[in-house]
Order: sequence, then C-alpha cells, then structure tokens
Amino acid sequence: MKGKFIVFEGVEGAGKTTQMRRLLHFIQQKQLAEAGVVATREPGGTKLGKELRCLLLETESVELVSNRAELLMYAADRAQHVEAFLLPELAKGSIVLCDRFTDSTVAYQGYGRGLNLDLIKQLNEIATGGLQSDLTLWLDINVEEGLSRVMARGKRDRMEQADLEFHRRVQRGFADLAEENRDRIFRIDADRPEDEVAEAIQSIVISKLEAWR
Ligand code: Z5A
Repeated sequence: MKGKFIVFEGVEGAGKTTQMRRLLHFIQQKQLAEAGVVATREPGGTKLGKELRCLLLETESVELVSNRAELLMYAADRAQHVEAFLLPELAKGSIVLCDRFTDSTVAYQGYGRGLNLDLIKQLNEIATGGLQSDLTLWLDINVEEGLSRVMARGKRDRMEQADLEFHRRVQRGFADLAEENRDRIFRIDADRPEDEVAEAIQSIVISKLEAWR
C-alpha cells in the first residue's frame, strides 16, 4: 500500500466536514499529492454505504434500530468502504481523507451506547482487515458548542437528537482514544475560528508528509 490515510474525528459540529474540504483544497492547490487526493466519509462512502447511512441516520426509520443492529450496520458500511474504495485508492498512491472511521465506533457505540469495547475492537478488525489511519485529526470541541453549531444549521438527525450525557460520553471516548494512541491521533483545538483550525491542520499534515517521504 503506497497511499496515506488521514481521518477526521470528533463530536458533532466539531467542523470535520468543513476542515476536510479545506484540507482537500489545500493539498490540491499546493500540489502535495503526486498520485492525487480524494475525500470520503463513513457512513456513506460507497453505494451500499449510502443506503445504510439513510437507514442509520434518518429520524423516521421503519422501526427503532437496536444498539447491536446499529453497531453491525456501521461495520457493514466500513467493510464495504475498505474493500471497494479505501484499499483501491491507497494502492494507487492517493492521499485519502476520510470523515470518521473506526474511532467513531469506539466512541459512539462503545462509550456512547455502552457496548463492549473488546467486541468493538474485534469487529473493527474484521471490517477493516487491519487497515488503520496513518494520521487521525481529532477536532476537539466542547460538546455544547458543537451541538449549538449543528442546531443553528437546522434539522437534526437521529444521533444528534440523543441526550447531552450521551454526547459527553462520546467525547470522553475520543479523549481516551487520543491518550492511548498518541502516535496516530493528534488533538486539534476546534473551538477557534475556522481559519485558525485550518492552519493548525495544514501544519501537522505538511510535517507528516515530509516525515513519510
Ligand atoms: N457514527 C457512529 O455512531 N458510529 C460510527 O462508526 C460512525 C459514525 C462512522 C454521522 O453523521 C453520524 O454517524 C455521527 C456519528 C455516527 N453522528 N451524528 N449525527 P454525520 O456525518 O452527518 O455527522 P457528523 O459527522 O457529526 O458531522 P456534522 O454534524 O456535520 O459535524 P462536523 O462535520 O464536525 O461539522 P461541520 O459540518 O463542518 O460544521 C458544522 C457547522 O459548524 C457548520 O454550519 C459550519 O459552517 C460550522 N463551523 C465549522 N467550523 C466552525 C468554526 N471553526 N467556528 C464556527 N462555526 C464553524
């Protein structure tokens, strides 16, 4: 595998989508990726994933999705994404930017929903076949601030409607993961103006790209 895999993580409203778009543009503009740069997301990075995304996030599902069913649906989305999109892109040498990956499952289904963390680790391993990010940018923001950004945007999905305590547990999950994976996960203070966050991300990515050469 020749490419590099960069993941954005964090609670709702942290600015992942905004910053991923900005980094994509920055890498293209500065011609930092010889074999190209692409952006994708979970859930929903493949055709099957888009179907699963609707089922997972729409507020009016056919019936209440159980916690274990939800876990398996995220795993199915990921398995397809790895096989059909991520591995082929990385094999081509692309820099792949991804909005959420395995750490979201640990934080949301593990810390948030309270499902067994060892089981989630095993399931992540099955879904990814061992693929890990080369760099994860954890956009750390106060939960209330993130949710207020999302609320200002309008309609909220099924996850965003969960109670505040749920989102605080998710936040704790990301904090623990960052502590346990210091070599892979970089914390970015996301409670700052968009330009400042973008500059912090660009400087980490530039130094990583140099180190990977
Ligand atoms: N999920 C899961 O449970 N398990 C899993 O394994 C995976 C996912 C992979 C995906 O939904 C959901 O799936 C997610 C977790 C769950 N839960 N929810 N909901 P999503 O992809 O639709 O949602 P998200 O990933 O949380 O994205 P988001 O809510 O859109 O947040 P964001 O991407 O971090 O933020 P944004 O869209 O870039 O910005 C939000 C707003 O803030 C927007 O109006 C921006 O203009 C504004 N913004 C951005 N940056 C700033 C700054 N710096 N200052 C002020 N305002 C800003």
